[in-house]
Amino acid sequence: MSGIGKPRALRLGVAACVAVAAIVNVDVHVVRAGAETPVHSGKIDVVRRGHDMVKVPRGSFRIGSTAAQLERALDLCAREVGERFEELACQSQFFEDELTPPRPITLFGFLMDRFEVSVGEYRACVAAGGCAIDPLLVAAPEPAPASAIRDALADDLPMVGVTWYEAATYCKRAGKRLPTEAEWEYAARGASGGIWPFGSRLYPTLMNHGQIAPESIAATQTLPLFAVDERDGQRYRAPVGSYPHGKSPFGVEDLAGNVAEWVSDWYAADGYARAESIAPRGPASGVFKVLRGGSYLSPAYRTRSASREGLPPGERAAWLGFRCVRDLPQ
Ligand SMILES: [Ca+2]
Ligand SMILES: [Ca+2]
Repeated sequence: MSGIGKPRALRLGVAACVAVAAIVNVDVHVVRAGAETPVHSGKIDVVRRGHDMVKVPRGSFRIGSTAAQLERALDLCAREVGERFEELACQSQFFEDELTPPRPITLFGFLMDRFEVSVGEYRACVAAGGCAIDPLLVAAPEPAPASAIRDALADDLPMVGVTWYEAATYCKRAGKRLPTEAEWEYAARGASGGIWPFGSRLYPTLMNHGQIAPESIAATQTLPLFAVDERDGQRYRAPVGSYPHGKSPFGVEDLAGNVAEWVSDWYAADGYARAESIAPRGPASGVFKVLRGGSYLSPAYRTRSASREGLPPGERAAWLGFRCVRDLPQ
């Protein structure tokens, strides 16, 4: 049993089941905020904003990571994972599915939900008869003690525990669809291709992330495990829109962390090599659907906007949600 290692689809699933770890003081050795840029104080600004969408205009960008960005990702992985697990967890082959294809990708303009779909929004779809009630019944438990579960279905938290099919149905009922993998990444990085939505320098308090579990917990494991990290102000899910200063160049929020997000594509490790250069939609079939952005259980190197993960589309997880997009008239 491991928290990290191919297939990536296993990583987060395992992490979720072991992430009952208490808050611990593990130094993740990340780059700290510099004085020249405004830094989120760590205080969480909870604002309930409703259903708005953000325009992502037509444009071109380089999806994925360059060789230099992969090296940087490996370095960050090594710093966060630590000496004990670096050799096992931070192998370049685990990151090579991010390698940038030779040509830029062009996308048509679209609107994207500013926030992850919330519990309240999903509940309204169920009440209207458009969505399955199952996620509201089975999704509640966080990997958390009972005292933390009470508010698991609060309206302003991101909806979790949805299968890919249920997420796709919600979007369809809302007159929308799940974003493609390329759309999600473009919305997160913009044309300039930052490592995180807020740029290429890591500011750990601009997102709700996790960390590598402490040595004491991982001591009996052969690979590191993921745990929550409260130093960003949130132990588990944060209400959607709690990190406005971490928004993307287009103004989309919570694309790094909080809950990971289903996108429409099937996962293929070599998918970029075969991708169309205009509005790619991924492989025609597969075993795993792609998820993006990492969650409140993910160390920072897994919240990078180019990081790719996958799960079978029928899976549910307490750290996995979604958001929707709508095409703009061409
Ligand atoms: Ca956190
Ligand atoms: Ca997210």
